[in-house]
Amino acid sequence: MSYISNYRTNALLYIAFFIIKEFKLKVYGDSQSGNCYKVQLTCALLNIEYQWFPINILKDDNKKASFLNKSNNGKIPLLELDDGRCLVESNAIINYLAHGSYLLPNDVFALAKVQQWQFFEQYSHEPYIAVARFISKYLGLPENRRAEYESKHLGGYKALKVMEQQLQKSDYLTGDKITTADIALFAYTHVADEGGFDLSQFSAISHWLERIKMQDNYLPMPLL
Ligand SMILES: N[C@@H](CCC(=O)N[C@@H](CS)C(=O)NCC(=O)O)C(=O)O
Repeated sequence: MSYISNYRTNALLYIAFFIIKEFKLKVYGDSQSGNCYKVQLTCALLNIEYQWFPINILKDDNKKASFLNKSNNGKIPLLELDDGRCLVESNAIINYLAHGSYLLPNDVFALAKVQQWQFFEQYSHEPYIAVARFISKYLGLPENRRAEYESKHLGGYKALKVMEQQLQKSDYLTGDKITTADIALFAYTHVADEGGFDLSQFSAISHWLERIKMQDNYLPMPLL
């Protein structure tokens, strides 16, 4: 009898431990969104466990009070720590998760280089490539957004040329090691074809994409 109750106690403790461990980090997002996938890929490469909360922006999940209470900007991804503190902005999240790991340098200049590429991603890449992909993949390229979709190609190709030139000189964006700069730019570049971009003319980018896919623990973006 006491053997059974000890067994039960141990089993309950194990389950409680497992639940506490599982709930340490919460990520709210949509795994088809490149910004959210950056977080999933960083966690996969670094073996970080988290609980995933799907947010459907087409159904306005991000505009519900329960979500806006965590971040009043209403955007995904959102990381919630076990003490309730929240962090938004994909590149801030991946740098936070990668702190102290091989994905983020300590050296001040090397760290600034990572951030340089991440700011580039947010201002010169994502607003073109991610938006063209959103209009095409999420909205099904409606006629009333076709002109906007096409207008995104000039800026998107300009960003790809900037990346191509760097990747002709180094294996990764900041040098010979993968960093969160590569994760930030990989997310939407590897699915740029879904926004109508032809990557076949960018051989250095194509080799870099393959290099990232070969990383230990690489996690592909889930197919719809
Ligand atoms: N700069 C933000 C952009 C976040 C963002 O725009 N997320 C989109 C999904 S990829 C979103 O939440 N859209 C819903 C909306 O704007 O209402 C980041 O890098 O996290």
